[in-house]
Amino acid sequence: MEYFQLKNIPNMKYMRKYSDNIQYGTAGFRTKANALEHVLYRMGLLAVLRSKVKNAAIGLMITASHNIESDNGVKLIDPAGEMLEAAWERIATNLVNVEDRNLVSTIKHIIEEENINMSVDAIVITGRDTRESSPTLLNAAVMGIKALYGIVQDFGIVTTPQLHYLVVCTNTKSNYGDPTLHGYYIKISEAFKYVRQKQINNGQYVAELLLDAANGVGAIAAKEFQKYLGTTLAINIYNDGYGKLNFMCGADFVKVEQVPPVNFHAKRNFRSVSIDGDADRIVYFYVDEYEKFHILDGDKIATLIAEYLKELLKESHLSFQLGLVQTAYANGSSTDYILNVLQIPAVCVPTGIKHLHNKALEFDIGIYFEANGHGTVLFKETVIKTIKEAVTNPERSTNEKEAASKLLNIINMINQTVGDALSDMLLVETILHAKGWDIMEWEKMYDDLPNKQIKMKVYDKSIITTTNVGTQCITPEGLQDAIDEIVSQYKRGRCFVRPSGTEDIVRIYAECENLCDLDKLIKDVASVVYDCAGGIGPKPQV
Ligand code: G16
Repeated sequence: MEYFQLKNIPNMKYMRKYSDNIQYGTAGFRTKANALEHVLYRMGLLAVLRSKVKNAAIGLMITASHNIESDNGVKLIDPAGEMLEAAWERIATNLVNVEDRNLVSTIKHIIEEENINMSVDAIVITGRDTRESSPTLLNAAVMGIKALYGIVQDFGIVTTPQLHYLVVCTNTKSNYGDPTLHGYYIKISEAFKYVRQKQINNGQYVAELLLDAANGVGAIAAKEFQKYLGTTLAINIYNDGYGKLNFMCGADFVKVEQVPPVNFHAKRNFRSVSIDGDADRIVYFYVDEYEKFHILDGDKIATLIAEYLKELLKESHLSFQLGLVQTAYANGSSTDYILNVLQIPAVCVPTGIKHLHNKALEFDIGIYFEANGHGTVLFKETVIKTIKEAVTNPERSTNEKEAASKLLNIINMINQTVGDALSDMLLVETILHAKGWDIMEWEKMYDDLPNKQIKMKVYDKSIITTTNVGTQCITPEGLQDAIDEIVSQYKRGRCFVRPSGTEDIVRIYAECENLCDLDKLIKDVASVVYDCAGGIGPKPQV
């Protein structure tokens, strides 16, 4: 190895300032922005090594997505758009936590262990969300990349899914699309417009929606999309960047609190959409004439997509193995609907896009969605090839060819590289238009079991460890037995607690058959969690 390449690594500006260890969590490193400069510098170094190992471009996105404005974070994106490989998460955690004096030796160790050829060129594609702290953190990352002679391709302010798209386009030599933001907008919007002009809306669908953009980068992307979409869809944007990021708005707030966002003029029974701070999650909602709030979350989106794809496959006489991937947060009714009505296999994996994405790859067409609205659809290359052939096959009927061509455009409309709120939104709009449905008709697909999620602060969330896709507590001792005892008293009751991998809280989720039981169920469980795990603040009142 040519060690002269490591001489630039020590950098006084990016010394480790905090003694607390930080973990690569559900979606990368995430914490208070002011504790992250050295982390970003070191992730810049690591991104270069990863790029050399893979001999491909790597993505580095600076965002804390749905978290509060004062947090920030970083995710590394592997060459095919997927999240950083699990083995490298461990390497990353070790690298950001070593003492400054051990930084160079740790880098040397990684180079040797991973057998990295340091003469390979490294490209790191960077992007950031709209947080005030993001430019400073980007500088730190760029310094790290340059210290190891990596090439930086910076795209400035982008949504997380845009960065995933840019990485994949770069690594596929534009096969997936043009590696520019224009390429992103044009690919998705052209596919949307194509399908729209092939469909007739006979029903209640109106080509207009209200969008809560969480005061994040999604507002910029949605405005840009509007230019490309022209009059095919009117997007009325609220929380478009002038208010506080994710504060009482955005997909996470709307989903967890089950109320409309602030600064939002919800029209009665009108299709409304909420995305999160980096535009990788989406939920739909509406407020009815009795002021009741209704949410159509990731589960409702996934089932809508699955049903539509099934119909298109039937029309085109193509047969592929469809599968749907969820997490434990999926509403029990959605899983019943997938298995019994759609008759599609449903698989449950731990929280975190990396788990869902990897599982979905096992199906010909893998649909994955977390209930919080993070998801996409993956199509195997062989599937795409077969569909392409079907479009031009003279032996197929006009109807079959039209359905196949729609399918092909649906594939182009979907950002397969990761869950993408705006691409998902256009897909949902396409399906509702095809069915002629308003949001109430869509909601009727199945009835959600009443459900609730609460976030609880505890002294040390790491004392809660879990197994079985995050649904069973291993520690603290006795907690799971207490939860089981409570849940057993409720019809169709289900409840679990797990530490968040993105926020300094634990999440408690509950669902049961009767709405009137739900509050008691979740409060009873919250009370034992508070006692067993060291809750902070007022104890939940039972
Ligand atoms: C991230 C992950 C999601 C996960 C969410 C919450 O979303 O990408 O897969 O569901 O965090 O994770 P946790 O429950 O561990 O806090 P985002 O939108 O914040 O990047």
